[in-house]
Amino acid sequence: MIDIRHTDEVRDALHRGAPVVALESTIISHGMPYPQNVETARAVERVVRDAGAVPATIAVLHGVPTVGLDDDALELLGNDRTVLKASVRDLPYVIAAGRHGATTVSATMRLAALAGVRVFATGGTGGVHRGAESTFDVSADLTELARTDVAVVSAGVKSILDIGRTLEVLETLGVPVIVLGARTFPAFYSRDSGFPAPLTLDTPADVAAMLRAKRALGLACGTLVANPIPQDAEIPRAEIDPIIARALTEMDTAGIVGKETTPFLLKRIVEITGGRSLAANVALVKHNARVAAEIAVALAAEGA
Ligand code: PSU
Ligand code: MN
Repeated sequence: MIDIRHTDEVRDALHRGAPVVALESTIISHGMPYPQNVETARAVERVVRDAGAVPATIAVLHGVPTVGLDDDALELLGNDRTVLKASVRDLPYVIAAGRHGATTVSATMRLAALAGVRVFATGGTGGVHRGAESTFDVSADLTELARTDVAVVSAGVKSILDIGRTLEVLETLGVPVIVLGARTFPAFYSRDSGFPAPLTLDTPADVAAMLRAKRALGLACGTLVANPIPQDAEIPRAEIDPIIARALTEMDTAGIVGKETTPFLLKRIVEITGGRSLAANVALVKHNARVAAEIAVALAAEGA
């Protein structure tokens, strides 16, 4: 099996069965501007600790899959332009070539599972892109959710994506989709996408119980836990949707495709909103980190 480097703290926590929360690194390298990306990465780790769990930010550094990053590594990921956006299919290359890779949700899930980490907090997951009926652009995050047993806490799916089709694909793949405390599926910047929640649970302990039942059934897939953005950080759909539409038009005009699309759209939306979308993004990631830590604590208490 591939060698994975852990910090002593993460190795010790895993050994003791103590709660650990995985965190991704594409959001640092390709999802937010410097230096807010590094500040957010540190703040999110603090949130996980304050909730009683050990944070394990995941990346590939000099070709080594690394679970738990020190401050220098966070700084490198936030500020080094040679860091590749590494989806699960890129991992073999990044490792063999000795490169730095910022792991997407799919790659982070895979490395978390290999390391024995079961709960993972991110901002938003990838999904079916708008226009996918002609581009075929569907994030590998969805196929990874179908095959890797990690619970991913996100603020739902951004409406840069086709939310309805994303939910349909998750249903086809047999991935449980739980919305925490709401009857509608959240849309990242906005609390309500207009699509009904496939399932609703009210507390992190309820989610832990559901994860336990899933494991007992032998279901090998992941779980998507959608956690609506806090009310005071929300950008209502009526405000954000025209901005997203503008960014999508600019993307088409610029001919941007493939793995560049999500980073391009996130950056343009931050520019057009004058930083408001970035503040929303930071708030929702911290919120997801807290909920993920609470789920991990509940799972550890059950001995799952
Ligand atoms: N959504 C966000 N911020 C992000 C991403 C998604 O709000 O940084 C990143 C995640 O790492 C996710 C990846 O896994 O984008 C999806 O990329 P793609 O659409 O190319 O699969
Ligand atoms: Mn894609």
